[in-house]
Amino acid sequence: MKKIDITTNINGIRLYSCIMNASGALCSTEKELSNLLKSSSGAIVTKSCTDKPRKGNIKPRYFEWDIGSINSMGLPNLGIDFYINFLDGITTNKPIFLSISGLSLEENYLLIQKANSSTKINAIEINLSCPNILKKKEILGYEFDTVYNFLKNVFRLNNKKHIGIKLPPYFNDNDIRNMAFIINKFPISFITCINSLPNGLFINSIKESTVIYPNKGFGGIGGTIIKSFALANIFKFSSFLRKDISIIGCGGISSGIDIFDHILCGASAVQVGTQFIKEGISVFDRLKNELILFLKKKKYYSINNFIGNLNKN
Ligand code: RRO
Repeated sequence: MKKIDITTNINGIRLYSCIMNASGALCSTEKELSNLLKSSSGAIVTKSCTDKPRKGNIKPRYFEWDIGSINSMGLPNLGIDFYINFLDGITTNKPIFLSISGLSLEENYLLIQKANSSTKINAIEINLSCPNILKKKEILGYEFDTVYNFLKNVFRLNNKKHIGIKLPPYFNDNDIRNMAFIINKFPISFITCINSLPNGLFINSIKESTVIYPNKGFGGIGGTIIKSFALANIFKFSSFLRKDISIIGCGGISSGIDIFDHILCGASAVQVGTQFIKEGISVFDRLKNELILFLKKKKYYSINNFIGNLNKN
């Protein structure tokens, strides 16, 4: 019996498994990151960080139900110096993705420069899509001109790391074409799509109230219910992006078949958020086993056999 190969390659970064955590899911503290190090995940992504530590929004700020989750965490994190110190002190063969989410463009340049000085970080995932700290501002990924000017400045820096961007979901063809047109102008290594769907609301019918407290109960939606939007974004971006730019799929993964579907639409690797929070660290073993079992049934021996091969009817 041939061994099934679920290793992958994100623009030259080798992962022993195509399954990793999503930024934000149990990856903020030393304990959580140490657990991820010991797990079977193919890479580690850190919680999006700012220059200074942040406590985030008031609790309750996360809630999950059978098919989804809602959050308004408000970017709680221990500050970039903690993440760099922690990462520079570990020994691992897993690639490390540092997620950054500065509160201003200037803060992002500073965070990128700090990340460049680390010895262990392989890639920087710039979060252009946090839905929860806006205060009348638009999500950065929806401001096309700002993204273009931002990326121009980012690639003027002396970057030593792979640079990727995490995008919000887009809901029409033109937005994806326009964003892909911008991305294609830069030496970006990967995009991660999608972040949570902004401005969702989940309510408790018995208590007649919202389930989270910040932002009047509104927050980013994740989990099974967003899978179709993730697949649509991955599939469309893969047709418009330069072929050397890898796509990391994120959104609605809770089974091996969900992973298969993301890859079929064009993802080279996937991130697991809501289901990881629900199930804990063993999710990576379960998903890996389910993916391998499904690939056996399909007679695929490597994910390279079917990346982006969705039939267009
Ligand atoms: O911390 C958050 O509120 C948060 C972030 Br930075 C993000 O990128 N996506 C999300 O759903 N929540």
